[in-house]
Amino acid sequence: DGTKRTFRLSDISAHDKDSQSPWVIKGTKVYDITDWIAGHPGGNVILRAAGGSVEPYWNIFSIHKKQEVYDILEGFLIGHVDPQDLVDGQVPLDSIDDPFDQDPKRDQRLIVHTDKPMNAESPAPLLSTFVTPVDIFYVRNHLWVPRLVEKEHKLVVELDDGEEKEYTMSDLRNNFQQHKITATLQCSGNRRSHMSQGSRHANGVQWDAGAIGNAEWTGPRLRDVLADAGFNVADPPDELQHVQFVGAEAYGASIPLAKAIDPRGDVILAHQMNGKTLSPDHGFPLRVIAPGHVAARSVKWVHRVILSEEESASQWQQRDYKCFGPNDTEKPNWERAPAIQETPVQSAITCMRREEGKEETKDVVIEGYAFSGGGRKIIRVDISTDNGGTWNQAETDIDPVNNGIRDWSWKRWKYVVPETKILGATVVVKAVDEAYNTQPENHEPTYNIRGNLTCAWHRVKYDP
Ligand code: MTE
Ligand code: MO
Repeated sequence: DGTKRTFRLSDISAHDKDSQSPWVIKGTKVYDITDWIAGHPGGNVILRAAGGSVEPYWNIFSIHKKQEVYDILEGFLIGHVDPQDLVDGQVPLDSIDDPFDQDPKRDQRLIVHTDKPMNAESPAPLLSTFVTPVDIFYVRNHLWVPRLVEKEHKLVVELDDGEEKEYTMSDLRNNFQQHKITATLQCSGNRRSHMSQGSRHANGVQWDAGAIGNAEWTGPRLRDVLADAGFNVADPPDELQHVQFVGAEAYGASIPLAKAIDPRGDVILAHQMNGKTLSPDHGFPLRVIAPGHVAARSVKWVHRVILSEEESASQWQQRDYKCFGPNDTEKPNWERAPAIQETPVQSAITCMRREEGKEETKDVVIEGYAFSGGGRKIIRVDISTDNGGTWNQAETDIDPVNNGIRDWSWKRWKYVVPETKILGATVVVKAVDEAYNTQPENHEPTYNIRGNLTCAWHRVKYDP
């Protein structure tokens, strides 16, 4: 009986992700996962664990923590860890890889919510420029940062007939027209903590108003790459509705095909952010930018694009990034709710700055951003300094014109008011987009258990 065999940790570690026969440990059991890899969509996650324990990976990638997955794994059992290598009957912790050991260093100014995986937002007052500097741009990772080698990186395009076409980074840079798009990325959870301050808590990372940023992204259009791969972008088959993206660490998501092939959709495969090579946290060497859509669809470290009749099967498409009715908190019907794509109109206050000057005549400069999904232009930003009793308009034309066909960038706004008028007052902002959509007055009507798309009026008490 092969399952009575025992293996030393040093022998198991040779069966790593680069070996012909990768093994993993779960508990004290050893599994040969060579045949599993071939047919398993999450295969690359389990591969990352090869040569060691799978648990630290599955703890993060919790979708695998299911009995049915354990049952499959049991079919690959080949033995146990040698008792000589166990401490108190367990595989010692120091022999277990930390999946995050290769994560990059981050700027100290970022406000860190979790560090493994890294979830960190920009301090709102630093969001004071039209283009957000890379160092302070929010980081939202679900897993670790895959450290990729640009020269070896390939993008595989899988067509509807199953045929595949491969592109190197130099193909993508040199063989296609390069586009520069200025676009805002906003996390679906931006401002979730504001929703949680309402009558009920919303689950997830408790972001303030800094899980958003605006940057210049450079790369070829996805549409052009699909056309080059042999796909008829002018007349696609009706049943083909989605483009799926797979990230190198196993994250995945999809967007509607219509967005991907729209020459005015500006979906690009970006290799630069703010004129420089992408940084590891933001997707080096290649990421999708799907402007106007929730940032969860702009897949980082992208290495595979799949044309499909189906949406991505990932938990980030099927679960997580969906909204439900305020009442739907027990067993939301995940199948029925559509995945979030374009986002609603949003605005927030990022800074209230007291001008220099005489105490009695001092002005306060109130600043913030306003943004709407789908490329919808922000047409107005309304400010109240008496908690919504009376209103005025903020100045919005304070930035350069953006690159890109539609309004993919936020508008920053500014409003100056004498300090005497707002001492002890609550300042409120709401914005209106070109479809005359506006924001709800409070969080109750848009409350959802996952705290997605928080967008009620932003209220901040002036407290010098
Ligand atoms: N792509 C990969 N491969 N892995 C991820 O964890 N997170 C998504 C998206 N793309 C993610 C990803 C989410 S939810 C957001 S909000 C944005 O990336 C964050 O992009 P940023 O970290 O560059 O700000
Ligand atoms: Mo996100």
